[in-house]
Amino acid sequence: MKTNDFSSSSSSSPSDRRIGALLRHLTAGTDADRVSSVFASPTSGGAGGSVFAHLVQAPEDAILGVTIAYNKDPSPIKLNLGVGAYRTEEGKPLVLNVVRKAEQQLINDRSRIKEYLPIVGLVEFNKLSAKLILGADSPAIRENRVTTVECLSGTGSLRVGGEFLARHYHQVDMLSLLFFFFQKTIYIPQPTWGNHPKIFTLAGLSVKTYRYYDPSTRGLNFQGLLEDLSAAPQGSIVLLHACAHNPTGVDPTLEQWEQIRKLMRSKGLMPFFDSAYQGFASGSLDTDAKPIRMFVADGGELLVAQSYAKNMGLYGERVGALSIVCKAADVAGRVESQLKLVIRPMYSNPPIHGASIVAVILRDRNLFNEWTLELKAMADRIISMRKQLFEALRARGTPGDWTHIIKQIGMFTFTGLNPAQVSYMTKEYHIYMTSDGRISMAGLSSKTVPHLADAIHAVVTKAL
Ligand code: PLA
Repeated sequence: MKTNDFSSSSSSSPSDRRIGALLRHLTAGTDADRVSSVFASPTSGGAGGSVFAHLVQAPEDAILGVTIAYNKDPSPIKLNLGVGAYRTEEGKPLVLNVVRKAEQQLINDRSRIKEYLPIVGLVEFNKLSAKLILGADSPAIRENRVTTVECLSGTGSLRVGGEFLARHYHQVDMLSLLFFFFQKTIYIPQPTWGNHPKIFTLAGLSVKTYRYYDPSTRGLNFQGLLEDLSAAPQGSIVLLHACAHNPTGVDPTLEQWEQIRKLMRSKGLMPFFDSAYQGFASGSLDTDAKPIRMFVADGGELLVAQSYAKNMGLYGERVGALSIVCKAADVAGRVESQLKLVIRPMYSNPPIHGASIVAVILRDRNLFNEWTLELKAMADRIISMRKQLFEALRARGTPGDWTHIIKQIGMFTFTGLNPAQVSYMTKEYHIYMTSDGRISMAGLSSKTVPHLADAIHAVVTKAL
């Protein structure tokens, strides 16, 4: 088989001819055919070795890989508490009624088309998303100081925001002025969602951590957090979980948020909020957005990545938004123009369907109200799972203090179980969870609580 014949064909394109000339130059005085076969063999058919043969098998993702292992387990009692995905009392995924209604509306509307969206996505969705997270009466929205772009769920919003910051954010301390081309630093909590460090490193930021969780109290290490943020260089970026911190389920109180805000503003630290669970922590969309609104109220700048995966159950539709609150409307306009330059070479423009569902629900008062009720029901079911698990452990006399199960909020309980205990529970009880001991409370039901409680009781009474 002859491939890569760039050498002489009169019908070849200018670029083929350039490559041909290069090849002739490289192979001058050698057997051109032999050399071209060396170039050709790896990608041609036949017995040649693969150019990818050196690759090692990559490990599965620490969270999504749990589902892969779960799917392979034939046991009828298996239980997946790995990924944060809501399940009903029957253990089934849930499509919200209000989402079904919105989809029906979209299907009935024959005027709808499938053209590309603009680079920034569905403009109505963007406006409504900013209102949802910042509040309908937000001064920043009123003053046109917010730019919002539709992105691929929370992950995509974080990634676009990260790349934007890597390109355009200037830390204002003297050191960074001197080393202008040095990477900007983002501080993420320790621990945090496992994808955060990867997203921001690949976006071009340097990633450091600040203390957040105290394993001895299973609560917030507030002192450590304040010390680390005080020691961060002026102007650093700080990633904050807006509510329902993942994986710990531990959030600062509003008083503590106020202290964090004051400290960050006094040091010119740039807040980047990750809001993946609005409405899931307390059951109220407004309550869960309070920390963000506190930072907006002081007139300063910030970024916020929103996800509709959990609160609207739109996981696979990949719907989210990145908002950047600026100090002035003209700045926000220029920020948006630069965001478009980040997005265009990444995926050109975002998908239309999920954002349309969200827009239908957010624009209609009745659908919106219906959504808040369904959201509250999901949050309440998770809270009731916390109580049931806590009671089940108490009833078994399981050693240890398990009050953190009812104190923590959001989708997850950070149990304190170690990797050996987790792997024992998976092996012996077919219960799947991440190795850091995080369990998705949303994956539990009244029927499966006793099984989980049995497993926890067994591992903590065994010396593992
Ligand atoms: N930010 C945080 C804090 C998250 O926990 C998640 C999802 C996201 C962003 C991204 O969500 P999205 O891109 O789907 O909108 N975390 C999940 C799923 C629920 C995952 O790991 O992808 C989790 O199980 O931790």
